[in-house]
Amino acid sequence: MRIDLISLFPEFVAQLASHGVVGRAQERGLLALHGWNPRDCAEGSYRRVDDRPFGGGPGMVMLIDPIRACIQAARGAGPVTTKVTYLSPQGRPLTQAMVRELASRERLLLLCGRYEGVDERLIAAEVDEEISIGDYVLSGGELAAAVVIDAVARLQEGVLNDAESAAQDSFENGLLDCPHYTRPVEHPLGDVPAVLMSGNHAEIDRWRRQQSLGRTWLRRPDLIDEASLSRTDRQLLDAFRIAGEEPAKAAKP
Ligand code: 9D3
Repeated sequence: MRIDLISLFPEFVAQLASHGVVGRAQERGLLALHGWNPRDCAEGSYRRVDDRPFGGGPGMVMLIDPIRACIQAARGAGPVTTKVTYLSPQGRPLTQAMVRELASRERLLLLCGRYEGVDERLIAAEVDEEISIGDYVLSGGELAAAVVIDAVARLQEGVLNDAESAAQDSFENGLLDCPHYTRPVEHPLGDVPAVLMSGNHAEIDRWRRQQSLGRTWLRRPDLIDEASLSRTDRQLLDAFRIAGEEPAKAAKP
């Protein structure tokens, strides 16, 4: 996959994408990231990329032409056509289903705004879709782009090893993950649940499924409503509710 990124801070995103799974995807040639800076496409000795908003008010608005020049340059630099994706607070909230669809494309062109955003005429003429990463305020689209890049990179064929396999992920099956433990078995903070030491893999799978169901029910009841639970799942969850067992606390969404 080729990702073109238009940003006033393309090195910032490139830096974030140079470590871990995404870095490995690039090293293996499964992902190529190309940055484009509107400042480099801006005219004049000042190389302006923003100006004051018509109608007044605080903040600045990104100019049409430097971004448009970047879009044309990026389009021309890649092998196939591409949609233009604008990371913006007004976008559709990102989900794993959207990530899967984005990951299936040959190319992405991600546009990051700074200040109050980009001139609406640029959005109307050039942007195909707008994506938000959630209902909180960032200072710009760069971290959102890094989130999209991370999420799509790990779905590229050959990026994850068996241990990291995406199939088992929370959100791929619509439930939260079960708790995990490692050595030592006994610790002042508590002991590892006995079932995990039993060697009985059917029992362990059942327990993990039950923990997944139980924590999803406790922490994300919205996901339980969406999930289509089997009869066995229902029984496991009922038993969890009756036991009143609550795993370690996490912040409620
Ligand atoms: C203080 C600025 N706000 C005026 C009421 C509006 C505003 C403009 C630009 C708020 C945030 C931003 C910058 N954010 C993004 O570019 C962004 C974003 C986000 O803030 N939250 C979630 N997803 C995204 S994707 C891009």
